[in-house]
Amino acid sequence: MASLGQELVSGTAQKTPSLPDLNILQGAPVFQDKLHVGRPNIGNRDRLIERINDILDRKWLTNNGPYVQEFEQQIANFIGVKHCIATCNATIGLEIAIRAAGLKGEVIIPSFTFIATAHALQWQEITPVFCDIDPLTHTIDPQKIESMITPRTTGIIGVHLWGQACNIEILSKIASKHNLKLIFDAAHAFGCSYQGQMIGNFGELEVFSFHATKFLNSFEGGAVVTNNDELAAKIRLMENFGFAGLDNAVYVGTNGKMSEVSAAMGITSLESIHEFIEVNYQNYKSYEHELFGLPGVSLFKYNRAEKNTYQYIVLEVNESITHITRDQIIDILHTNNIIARKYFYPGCHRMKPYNSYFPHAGLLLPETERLSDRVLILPTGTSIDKFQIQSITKIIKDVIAEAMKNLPAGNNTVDISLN
Ligand code: T4K
Repeated sequence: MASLGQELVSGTAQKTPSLPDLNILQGAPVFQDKLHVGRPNIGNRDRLIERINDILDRKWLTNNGPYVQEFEQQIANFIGVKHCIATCNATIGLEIAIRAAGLKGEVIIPSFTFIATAHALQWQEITPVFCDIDPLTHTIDPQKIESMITPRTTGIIGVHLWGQACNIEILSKIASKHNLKLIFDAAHAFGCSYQGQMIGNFGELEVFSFHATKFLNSFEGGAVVTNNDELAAKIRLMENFGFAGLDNAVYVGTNGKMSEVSAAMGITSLESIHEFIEVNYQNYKSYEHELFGLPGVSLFKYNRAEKNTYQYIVLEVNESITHITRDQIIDILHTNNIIARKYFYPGCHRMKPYNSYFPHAGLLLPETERLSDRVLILPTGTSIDKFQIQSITKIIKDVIAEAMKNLPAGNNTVDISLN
């Protein structure tokens, strides 16, 4: 990341104050140790260690071991889906899922997602076609999809960003009208629901992530879930080199297997999910309370009629009101050891691999570009408490108050050059 100085000298924003003038930058960092977004939720350590000892005693470390089978069963039961195939991570899970569902040619996805959604396609030489998002839900905008369908389009991948479900009903109608496969990147959405039914039951299949930073973690891990027997059988073969039995590969496959130690962590995490949700919910409410009424800053609203895990604290900064940019606020948070993130800046279409293929994609993605330039993600989870949230939000409030105070009367435009 550019230093504060560099960013200001080369910055293009016109309505922001000079950071060195902000008193908030003086003094020692508010936090001595770094506060991270995505700190893992850790369940009961003793139970985890017991399970790891079991694994070592059994000397069965991977390849569809007993803990993987138990984890798969528990996930399937929890969301009420027929099949769960655990994988080593969600990216490989997506790659396998895309292949198993028969996607080829072009596939429509949102650009406002983690780069893995696009990579899982491009890795297999399938072109991701970037669609804009709905500014309220941050998920793919169904109204914009039909104009992106070409004779090469074979599918749509919706991403349930922040655990907020896509508009599945409309997406399903569009997919069936155009004979397209619909699958979901549900990396953020384990434990969340859509119209009262658990995510994991929609489209041809859905893919969860159990990465360390996710609500439920298995160190690294993921799962493909589906109610389709044929697809499930294919995915199970594909994730294990296509082996149908000893020395008998019947399919082209890869190595997407989850290890026993990951499954042990996953099972242990599952035992604590209600506690994790409660902590996240209380943290969310604290942020909501502390930020209430702050000009130019809005907190992403979860749909309270659904099940949510509140795993992401997503702010949108409107710099025309705050008079300080999102990036400047992040820099100040970082100097105070609060490692806020800009997920998913700058949007996949503006990242090098895709920008070079589609240099003008942004013309069709105004909401993606607007949001990715404004979004700011703050720490939550079991490592954060309400007093830390008060300190984090106090910095944000002070910095905005200071930025607004520093504006010359009647003039919104301040030169941000350091000279
Ligand atoms: N689809 C979507 C929509 C996704 O968001 C993701 C992953 C995927 C697909 C693919 O899922 P996986 O293949 O990963 O299962 C992180 C995660 O690595 C990634 O899993 C996640 N999304 C993405 C949103 O965030 P980075 O590049 O931001 O990771 P990093 O190393 O900066 O870590 C994030 C923060 O978490 C840091 O501030 C520190 C903290 N952290 C991280 C780890 C690994 C810890 O405190 N402890 C840890 O062990 O991608």
